[in-house]
Amino acid sequence: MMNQDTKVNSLDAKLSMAHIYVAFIALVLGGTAGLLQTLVRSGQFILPAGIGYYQLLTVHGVLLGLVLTTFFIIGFLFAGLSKTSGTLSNRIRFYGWVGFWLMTFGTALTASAILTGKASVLYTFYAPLMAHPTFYIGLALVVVGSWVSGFAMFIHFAKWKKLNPGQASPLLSYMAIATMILWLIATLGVAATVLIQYIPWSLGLVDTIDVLISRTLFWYFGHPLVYFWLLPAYMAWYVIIPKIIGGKIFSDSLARLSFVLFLLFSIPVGFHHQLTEPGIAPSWKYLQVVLTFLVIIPSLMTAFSMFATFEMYGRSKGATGLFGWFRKLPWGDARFFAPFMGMLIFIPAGAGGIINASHQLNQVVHNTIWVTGHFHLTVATTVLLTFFGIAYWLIPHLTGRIMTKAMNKLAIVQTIVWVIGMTFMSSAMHFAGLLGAPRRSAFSTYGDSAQALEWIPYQIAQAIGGTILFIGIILIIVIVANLAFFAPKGETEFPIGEVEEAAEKTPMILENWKLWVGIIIALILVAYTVPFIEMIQHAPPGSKGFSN
Ligand code: HAS
Ligand code: CU
Repeated sequence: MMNQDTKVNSLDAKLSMAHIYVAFIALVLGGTAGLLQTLVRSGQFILPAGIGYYQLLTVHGVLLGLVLTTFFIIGFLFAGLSKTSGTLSNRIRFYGWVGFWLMTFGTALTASAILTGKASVLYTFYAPLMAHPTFYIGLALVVVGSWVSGFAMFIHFAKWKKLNPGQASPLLSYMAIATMILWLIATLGVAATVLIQYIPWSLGLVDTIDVLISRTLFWYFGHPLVYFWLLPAYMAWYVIIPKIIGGKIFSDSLARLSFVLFLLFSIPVGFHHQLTEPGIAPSWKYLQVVLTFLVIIPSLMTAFSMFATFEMYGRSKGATGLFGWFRKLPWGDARFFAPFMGMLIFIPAGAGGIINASHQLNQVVHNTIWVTGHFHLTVATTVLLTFFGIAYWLIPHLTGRIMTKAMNKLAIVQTIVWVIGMTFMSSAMHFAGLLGAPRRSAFSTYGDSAQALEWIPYQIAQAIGGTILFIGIILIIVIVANLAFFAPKGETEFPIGEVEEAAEKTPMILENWKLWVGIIIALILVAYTVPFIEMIQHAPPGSKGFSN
């Protein structure tokens, strides 16, 4: 079984670190683009050297939303699997490298299309905006690379199962596999639209594209994408944080059940991104809204579980009163503090999501910068601060170094800077959105209309927040570079929590992947089959492409 003290094998560590380097390079470049965007939108700044606003916005979304996340997650999952279900075999590690290079090459191809100004189509690349074919081919390679890595992980996990028949798998490995299953099923949608629709169309092999179908396939992927970002953060919350604070995992079964629920309900909900889209019957939108509300449940379970872990730990340290435990938490430890601030921000962030999902309310916020505010709280704060919290122990563990007290202090400052910057930027986005300020658009006073002039103070607040966040990016890069290259040599723990002793034994049905995948497929068919048939039957003439 798992040995608490084993280090991740050094060859596995290299594979994992390669992913993490790319992730942080993407963070610097994407973050710089973000700073410039907020400056443009304040109305006080004009981009130099012929750089386009939408070109910049594409760099930002693709590098941060797609590259940073996917690379960091795959690097983290490989390390987690190697730690909890044994060193990777040479063959698995080889597949891991094949996946890494495919993804890296794909990223370079996509980036070259964007940087040469031939793909200013944003990270959602909505048709009929048309990019250069290399943009789509690069993205397809990123997806294929991630599949190779995903299958490598499945084979590694299957080997563990074979060697340990009838045993519940290590929790962290279980969660890694659930996350990759989610990713695999979700990416089928984006692979389909890119391979069948976008690539032939951008190559000029066909003249037109069916916009509604392309968007529907995109959001079939685009929603579970956000849970692909969230689940690794939840892995850290459930498994790593209890160990860091010196407490216990509240319940192994509850943690696994929440991951199963994410698998079931996170895919058949893409319509909540298309609630204002014509061509989909309201009854099908309604069904997917109901399913969206079901996928809120595992997050509420997670919130409950985290509170329970914190409270149990605090009381074991003699805390009394309703909130006495709060003071016992290790506030000075950045490995705890950064993810904790992520959790705290997830309370308003999740509430915003529930507003978005509420069919009628969506009409107020859709396509406004409110939505941008929503996802800067969820992915750019909750998820990212948790990833930073992971980096604070994972990088030194993998590079054989330790985090010094000074770096820990800097990481606490980094967290505070990030939360302040994001509070400014994201609150301003939410408010401006309620006043109708559009998302995905450069600065304009719309002919000095009274309404557009109302947005300007909020846009200046966004630029102030963006500037503070950029300081946060500089700080995290200093910390990461230190942990990777300059920190003193030494042993750093890979923290893995243990389950509270009184907890029930894990029911083996939670390991029954065939059952869960079967139910997912059934749910997807229920949610999508009829709408797809209707889209095809009632398809309007296809659209020609627009490019700049
Ligand atoms: Fe979302 C749009 C609905 C969660 C990301 N979302 C987006 C987009 C992104 C995104 C990127 O229904 C824009 C896509 C685009 O470019 O167009 N979202 C939801 C709902 C949830 C949700 C219902 N979103 C996320 C997460 C994301 C993310 C997570 C990234 C990681 N979202 C929508 C909808 C839209 C949308 C619509 C489309 C809008 C439109 O019109 O375009 C839910 O999953 C949220 C559930 C979460 C909770 C919070 C639980 C709280 C926890 C913390 C506990 C705290 C503790 C610490 C323990 C209910 C777990 C506290 C301790 C103390 C002491 C206080
Ligand atoms: Cu969604």
